[in-house]
Amino acid sequence: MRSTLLFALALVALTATAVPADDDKGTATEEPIIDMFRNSPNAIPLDPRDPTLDPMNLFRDPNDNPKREPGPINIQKAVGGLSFQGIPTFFRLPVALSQEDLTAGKVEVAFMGASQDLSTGQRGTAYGPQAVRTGEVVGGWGELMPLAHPSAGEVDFTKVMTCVDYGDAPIDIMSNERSVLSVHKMVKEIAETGAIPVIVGGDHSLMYPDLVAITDVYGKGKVGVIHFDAHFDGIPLLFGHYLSHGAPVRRLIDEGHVNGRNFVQIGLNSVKPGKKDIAWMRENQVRYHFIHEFDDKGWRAVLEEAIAEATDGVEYVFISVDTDCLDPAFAPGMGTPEPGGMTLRELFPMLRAIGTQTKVVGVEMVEVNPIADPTYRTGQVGVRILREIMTGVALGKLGIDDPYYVDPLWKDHGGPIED
Ligand SMILES: [Mn+2]
Repeated sequence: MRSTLLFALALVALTATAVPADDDKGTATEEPIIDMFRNSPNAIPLDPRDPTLDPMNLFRDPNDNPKREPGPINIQKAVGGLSFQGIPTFFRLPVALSQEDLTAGKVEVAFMGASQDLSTGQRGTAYGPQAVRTGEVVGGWGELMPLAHPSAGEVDFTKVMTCVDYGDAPIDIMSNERSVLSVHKMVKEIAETGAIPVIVGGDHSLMYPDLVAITDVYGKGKVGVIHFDAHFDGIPLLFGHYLSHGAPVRRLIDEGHVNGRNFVQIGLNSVKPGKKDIAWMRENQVRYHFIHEFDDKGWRAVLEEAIAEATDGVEYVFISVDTDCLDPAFAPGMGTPEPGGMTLRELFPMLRAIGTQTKVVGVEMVEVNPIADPTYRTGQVGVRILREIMTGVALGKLGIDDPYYVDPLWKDHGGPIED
């Protein structure tokens, strides 16, 4: 009974906001919208009366909850479980809702979802964050099954660092541009506390708000980027739009957020960049490594060059993984698949090594499109990509400086185990 009453009240409140009481025209416009499009093609008509007009208005008040002390909240019933159990937060981590929660909990890593995907090739990356939350959590989570890593031994990053799920950025499902500010707000909130934001997309247009927020906190030109991608993502414009998943690199470098010489691309494997694009990259000293370098000199050499280039004169590193750097054999659900990409056994140790070797201040993984993959592999690979990066960061925190570290017990068989 009480809930019915609340529901009715909520409905009245919603209706009242959606259509002002003194407005008997509903949402009708003065002129047919087809004429608006024809007469002013550059101004998309929007109705200011719509409460969903601005994604920035869609943030819930983080204090609109039962009264509690600030800090992360563990919302799981059980102390641990298998991957098909539990409320699907990233890695079944506790939840943080506000910057105060992050600070009070001394959070070191905050995962967040951002589901804008309007500029991706095959739409569906909007489902990426949820696919990664529900994807295989490598056997188990929590206290029930402490997780070993096949190279790093019993280093479980969720135990080495305080990690949370910070929720999803509210977005305008019909505009990437109009979704940028809420993504930027959340990434900045995390970065300001000193925690590492880990953004799960969503398409690669996210790289723009992600890195603007990071460089707002750490300084323009102070962050190097190691960018795994089949594409260079530096086209100037697309249908007149400044922002798309093909353009964030151009925006970030042209606006001076990241120096071209600290922008390192690994795995290029597509019709883009062409000659003109490469001319722009060279002019801006962008460091690029096409996929053939993996065969020419091996992935370890590419990795070592990339780390040196990204940290050339700067201290901090942002890792951007567009899953289309991989061969689609490994992850068929992605925005813009490109056959002939790298293997998981190349990507994983590279990611771990970057985590170990550099001061990572932000991570994004984008273009995971579970809708295009009925085999669920892509979500599972997405989980593992994040785990490899964070395992590297955890190893670094534990003082391990070998980029190719393997726990001795996981390497050499034979002989008794010494305590
Ligand atoms: Mn990309």
